[in-house]
Amino acid sequence: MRGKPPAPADNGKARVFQPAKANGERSLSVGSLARERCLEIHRIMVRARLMEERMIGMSKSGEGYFWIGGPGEEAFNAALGLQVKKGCGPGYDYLHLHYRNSATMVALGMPLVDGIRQMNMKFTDPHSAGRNFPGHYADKAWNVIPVSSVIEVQFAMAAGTAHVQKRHGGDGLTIVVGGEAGAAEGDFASCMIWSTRPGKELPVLIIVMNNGWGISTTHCSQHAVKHVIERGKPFGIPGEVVDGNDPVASWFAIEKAMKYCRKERKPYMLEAMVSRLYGHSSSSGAPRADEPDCIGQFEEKLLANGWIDQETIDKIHAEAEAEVEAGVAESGAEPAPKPEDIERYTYADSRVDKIYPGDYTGLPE
Ligand SMILES: Cc1ncc(C[n+]2csc(CCOP(=O)(O)OP(=O)(O)O)c2C)c(N)n1
Repeated sequence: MRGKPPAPADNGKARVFQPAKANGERSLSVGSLARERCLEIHRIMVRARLMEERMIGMSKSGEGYFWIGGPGEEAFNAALGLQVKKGCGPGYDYLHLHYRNSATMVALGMPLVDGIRQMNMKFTDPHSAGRNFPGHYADKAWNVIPVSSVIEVQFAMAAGTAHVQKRHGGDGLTIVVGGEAGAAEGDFASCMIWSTRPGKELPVLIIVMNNGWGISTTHCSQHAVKHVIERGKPFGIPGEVVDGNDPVASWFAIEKAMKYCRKERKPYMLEAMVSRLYGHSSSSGAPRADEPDCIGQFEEKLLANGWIDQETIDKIHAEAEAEVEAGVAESGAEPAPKPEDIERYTYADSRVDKIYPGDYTGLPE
């Protein structure tokens, strides 16, 4: 049976992969996740990684310019995207993401070619019509609020969508994601203040992706606390630190956090300890860092558990690579934005095509 992993010996229920960590962070031993789900997460992680690695190549080859993105955050981000209540409007989850969330978007269903289009600065890029940096996603149909290059502002905006959701009713929640350096600024405090007003608490899942670095600034030089979730304690915000390189531990931590926010309509904080595998961005050369790689680690565990074989892993990587290359070829042949499009999408009703009549045939409305 070429490419087919051996049948699980335990009806798809995960076995214990490794012992719990001494420091109390969640690890794979805390629960079990079905084999099919693990394989789904693995495929998403690989597809997102290969897209990003090709984008780094594009930043060096001249097919694109600036790169910033999410290699090292795929485990947590894939587990997050698969658990989002996806849809449009306050009955569904709102996502205030940061620029390292590509695996979340891939888990939601974003085709890889769309990430590549943004890197390639093509007008067909559905997130910014070729005008924004890569990883700066925006999708109205999935409640993905435009990603900001200005760090931390998403924490202040999150209170707004959560407020609407609280008034609307239902179980939709607001998910806000940022780095630990962004969490050392004022909008993070605003988020905690606004989401914990007595009687007006807000259903916000506050996620801090802690890779230890804010460009070249260390975590310990910015935070007086060991873990950012400790800052939530005076506000009464429950929280958990999770090994964000571990997709299974991340899955259960996210599941628990979401359940709390959906039911209690109050905030919860998650801090995911992750790697930053290619440095800050192309501006720092995007060299490969010597940090734990969530994909390699997960593959070792899947192999050890007999849930996949090496041949299948190689096939998944090859398929993802082919998908990425097809995306690069497709987007490479597509049109760039025109100067006269500059105001398009800037305002809700900028009517740029009336101001600058042109041929927009085949381009997004
Ligand atoms: C308000 C603001 N200040 C400074 C910057 C410059 N800047 C861009 S990314 C970054 C570091 C962010 O670190 P962190 O929040 O930990 O996220 P990471 O990039 O490590 O994922 C900084 C300081 C910015 N974009 N916005």
